[in-house]
Amino acid sequence: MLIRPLLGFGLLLLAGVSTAAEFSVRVVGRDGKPVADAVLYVESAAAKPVGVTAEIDQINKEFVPYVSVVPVGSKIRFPNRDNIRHHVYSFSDAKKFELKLYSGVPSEPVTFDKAGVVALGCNIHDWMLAYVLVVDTPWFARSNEQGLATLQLPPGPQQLQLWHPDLEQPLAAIAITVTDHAAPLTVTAALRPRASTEASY
Ligand SMILES: [Cu+2]
Repeated sequence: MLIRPLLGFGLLLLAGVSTAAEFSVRVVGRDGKPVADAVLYVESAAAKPVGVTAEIDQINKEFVPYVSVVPVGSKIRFPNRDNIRHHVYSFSDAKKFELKLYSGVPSEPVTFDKAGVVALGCNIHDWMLAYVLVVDTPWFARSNEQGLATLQLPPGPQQLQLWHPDLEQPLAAIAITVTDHAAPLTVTAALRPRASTEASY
């Protein structure tokens, strides 16, 4: 019976040895301006996703946030913060679902158990659009309004992937070397102009 806590302690020590390092990325468009909502991630056989619980709100007839990234096995709630009803759906292969006309918070979250891109829409408000990237790794980050994203990665060579819903074309993985003192990496992501999301009715 004594072996169990000892094993646990040993694993903790091991985890301490292979310390993750911070790796920062700055995503810019072709015009050099910061690109928000880019997802940066690294997949590896050693990287086991651990599901989280997240939320995507509906506020003023828009999804917030526009882009979410979650590991495989995550659950997402879709609270409706408006005082009208929404009807949230996805036809994407990675997750097909429908939350029929509702107000408030649906009682059950939606589970995302397959890696891939999930595009969300609302049956009532055609312009409502959002994306969930489901990744098969715990190593990911999303760029903020300054185009900055910071990942916690194991030191050494890795393949960095970048995804954004408005990319003109998919980007090849970028070979990086993670060290304790790597300078931020600047990546250019050419985006298509985004369609107007004007709420006209
Ligand atoms: Cu709606």
